[in-house]
Amino acid sequence: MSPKILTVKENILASNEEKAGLNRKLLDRHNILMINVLSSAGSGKTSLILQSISRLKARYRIAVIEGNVASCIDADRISRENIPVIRINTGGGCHLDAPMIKKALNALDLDGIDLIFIENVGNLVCTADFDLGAHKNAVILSVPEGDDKPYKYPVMFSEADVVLVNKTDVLPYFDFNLDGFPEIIGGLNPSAKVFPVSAKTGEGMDSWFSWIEESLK
Ligand SMILES: Nc1nc2c(ncn2[C@@H]2O[C@H](COP(=O)(O)OP(=O)(O)O)[C@@H](O)[C@H]2O)c(=O)[nH]1
Ligand SMILES: [Mg+2]
Repeated sequence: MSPKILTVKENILASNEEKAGLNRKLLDRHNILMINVLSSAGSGKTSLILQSISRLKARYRIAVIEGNVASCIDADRISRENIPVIRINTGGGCHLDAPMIKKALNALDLDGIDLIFIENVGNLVCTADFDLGAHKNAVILSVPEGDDKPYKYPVMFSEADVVLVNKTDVLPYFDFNLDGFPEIIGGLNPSAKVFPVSAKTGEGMDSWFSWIEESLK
């Protein structure tokens, strides 16, 4: 009904896109790979990032940008790994945007970093609209959430480079159809990789680590 609202949204997204492009150029100058980790709340973003740090930190210099609506719980968990962590509390905002990431990048010593993980705000809707300047989007869907979520949140899954099906250790208790899942993703986004993993037991995580190392090249 109101064309104004659409125009404002388009303007916001266009301005964000431009700043995201500048973030990516800045990272490229410093030879840094940045991965945006997205999912709804509780799917396992922090767990996956922690596992990735412990596997990769001996070989790569890693930093994390931690986005949350509130609290420092996740940032504190990551800080225990003795790597640089920048915390962004959105104060109610449901997503991160490119200017927030620029501020975080300004606070990091970019010459001393190879790989940055962004933990986005837990949300499968508006986080997908905001390019942050990351090179890759890793979307997590956990088994208890159900295998129909790509149909309900298609934008998120169509923007993904990788879809991680997390919590495979609890598959026996849910009717998540893991065998049929790659076909659902393939229908939306044929180039996305699908990795079934358990951040708890470590099952399947080697494919994810190899994909990160391949992307770092
Ligand atoms: N069973 C099981 N629980 C998991 C797994 N990964 C994460 N969790 C649990 O799920 C909850 C949310 O995980 P967290 O990493 O904080 O999710 P986030 O909100 O997306 O950052 C925590 O209680 C984790 O211990 C998994 O692979 N299997
Ligand atoms: Mg978290």
